[in-house]
Amino acid sequence: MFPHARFAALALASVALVKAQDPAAPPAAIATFPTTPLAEKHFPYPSGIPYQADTENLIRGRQTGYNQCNSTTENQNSLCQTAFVNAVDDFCLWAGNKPDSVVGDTEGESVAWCTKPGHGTRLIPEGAIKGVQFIRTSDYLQVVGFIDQTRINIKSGDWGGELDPHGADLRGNPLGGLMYSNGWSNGNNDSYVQVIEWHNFMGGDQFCMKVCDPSKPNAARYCEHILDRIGCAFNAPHDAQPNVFEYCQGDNQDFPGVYVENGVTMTYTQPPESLGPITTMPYTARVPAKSQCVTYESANLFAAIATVSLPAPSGTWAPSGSVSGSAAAATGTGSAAKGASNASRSGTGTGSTANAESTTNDASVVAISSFVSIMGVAFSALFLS
Ligand SMILES: *[C@@H]1O[C@H](CO)[C@@H](O)[C@H](O)[C@H]1NC(C)=O
Ligand SMILES: *[C@@H]1O[C@H](CO)[C@@H](O)[C@H](O)[C@H]1NC(C)=O
Ligand SMILES: CC(=O)N[C@H]1CO[C@H](CO)[C@@H](O)[C@@H]1O
Repeated sequence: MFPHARFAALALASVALVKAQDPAAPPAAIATFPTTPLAEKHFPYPSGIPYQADTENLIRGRQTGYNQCNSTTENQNSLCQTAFVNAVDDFCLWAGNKPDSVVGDTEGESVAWCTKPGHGTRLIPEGAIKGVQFIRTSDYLQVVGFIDQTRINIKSGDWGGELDPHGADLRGNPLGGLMYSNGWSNGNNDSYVQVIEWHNFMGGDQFCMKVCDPSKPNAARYCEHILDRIGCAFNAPHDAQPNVFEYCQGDNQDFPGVYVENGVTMTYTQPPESLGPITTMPYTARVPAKSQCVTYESANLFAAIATVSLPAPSGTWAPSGSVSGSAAAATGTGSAAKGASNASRSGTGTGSTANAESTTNDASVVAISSFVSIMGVAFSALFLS
């Protein structure tokens, strides 16, 4: 949502103008904010789902797709904007409705791409997901993974951005996008609750999606939506690895942006884009403990999408950011090099964090490791540019 920072300033200015006028006069400008913010709209699933959650035509236009999704809308051109995070084999991501979409330019119109049929959405093509970690904690479900993003219409090399139900104009990204889960229904897979607070970072051939249990008091804090330039490593700290498919129980994270330094609890404030790239972070987010992990073969996990065929890209796929905290274990692979060339292209990469202990003595690779460890799941070349 960060590209809207400038937009928000403009939009707020126009609202101020409107307010200054005679209250009886019709508004001179198209309004920015909806009557009700998306995050305050509640619809039971499936009976209460409207055709569109957002029916207004405001500065950002209208909702692109729809929320009533069914067998008719379940195809690879679907504009379904109702998503689910249920289980390690059953979740959706937000991605492009057209090939080569750049997340920051198309987030408002992104559509749901799911691992399982039955949700009325597009399906993530077989083999696109290259590793996934699904964690259940007392307060949220989190799914982090590696993906060939071109196969869900995200442009190759796009470092992406954040999607969440807020956005500068409170209409959400995607605009009107709704989220549901059966993950808190004690095994009754037909019983869904609406997820009010969630965040999803897409880009750099990686993703993280966290949905916060709406019955818990800190849902808005675990699913914080304002740290949109610092990616998964700080918003959804994890130890997911490429080619590993696992489901675990986990302890809760610290709230995104909150950390402890010398026994003092600190809160990070993300600087405005006008101050330029974020090149250093004052902390490394703590990766919480996990337990009772179950690992899977990807073919078994995603058997349901084995029939979805979209052309696989040519050439060898490698995640473009690769590996977070434990970067030392991923000794100088081609994937790290890929992330790094982009990092240096945008003039970033510093060595201020703990995990720069690369086992190689190649200076360029050391720089790479530093960069990767700062950004963790490294959605950051764009955030930094
Ligand atoms: C299926 O969803 C589409 C799009 O929301 C809607 O127009 C259509 O009426 C729905 N069909 C049924 C049978 O519910
Ligand atoms: C509910 O979903 C989970 C996760 O996909 C699955 O393991 C389980 O078998 C399902 N339960 C039933 C009763 O279908
Ligand atoms: C080496 C490498 O992966 N470079 C990529 C950096 O990002 C641009 C897009 O911003 C790609 O076109 C390059 O291939």
